[in-house]
Amino acid sequence: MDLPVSLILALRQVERVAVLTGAGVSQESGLRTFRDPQVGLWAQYRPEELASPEGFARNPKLVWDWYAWRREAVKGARPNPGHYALAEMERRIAHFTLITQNVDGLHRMAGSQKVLELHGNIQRVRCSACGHPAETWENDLEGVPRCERCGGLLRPDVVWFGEALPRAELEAAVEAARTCQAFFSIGTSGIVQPAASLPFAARNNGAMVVEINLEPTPLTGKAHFFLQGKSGEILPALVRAVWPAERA
Ligand code: BV8
Ligand code: ZN
Repeated sequence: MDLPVSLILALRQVERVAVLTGAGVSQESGLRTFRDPQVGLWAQYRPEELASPEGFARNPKLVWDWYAWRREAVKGARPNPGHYALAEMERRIAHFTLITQNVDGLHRMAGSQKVLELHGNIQRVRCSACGHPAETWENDLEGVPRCERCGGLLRPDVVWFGEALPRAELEAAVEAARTCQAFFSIGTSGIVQPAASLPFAARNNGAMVVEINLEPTPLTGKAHFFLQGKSGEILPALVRAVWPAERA
């Protein structure tokens, strides 16, 4: 795709960049996004019903199984060129903060160092009662494993709807949005708060806002650049254009 020259030139000058990613960045790694029609058993449930304390209290086995199924899918997934391009951008830009809503851990696997996981990480499991982290677990009779320390039900270490985001990560993300010169919103429908407010905070601080997404979102009208398409294709092309391989 032909990238705007003004964007390419601007990115060679900036020193402080923040990026917010969503499920769309992992779509080309084979992981379903939230707005894809979920497969099979999950078709009849809205993610908000499964990713909430109420949903877990109502049917712990259903919720535990949904996350076990997603954990297996994540185990089989590998970063795609979009993840690697973001890791390359971090190496090229003096102050680079990657804020992700994704719980799949693929950014770190691709080599990104400074990653703020606003919504936790599906590979981590903890006790829903005492918070004790669990490395391994046995499925007990009704199929939801229990904490070795207090017997409470184990749960994925992710942030559910209605739950507070981790304070340190959220504060660092807000700080990055407030101080960056350029903010990228990539592969997210921009619906879930408070993550969805970050690009607007950046816009208010005078940052250049770039959206990379398959479809328009509530942010598109406010973005300085909207690059419509697949992040796994656009990001590598952008990195190549901004930092052409050093002449041999
Ligand atoms: C909180 C972890 C308070 C779990 C997730 C009414 C109005 C406003 C807000 C609210 C409201 N009612 C409730 C709220 C608050 C609520 C909220 O925002 N609800 C929404 C539904 C309106 N937020 C919360 O509850 C948050 N907590 O507010 O707490 C509080 C404060 C103090 C003390 C106590 C409580 C917690 C929200 C976190 C929820 N957890 N994930 C899990 O993964 O199971 S959310 C989950 O869905 C993701 O993490 C992500 O954040 C979110 C949306 O997903 P996206 O990443 O955007 O993915 P999506 O599928 O939507 O879009 C993908 C996009 O990519 C699409 O646009 C697509 O076109 C594009 N795409 C696809 N393929 C590609 C692509 N783009 C490029 N390339 C491709 N290849
Ligand atoms: Zn416990």
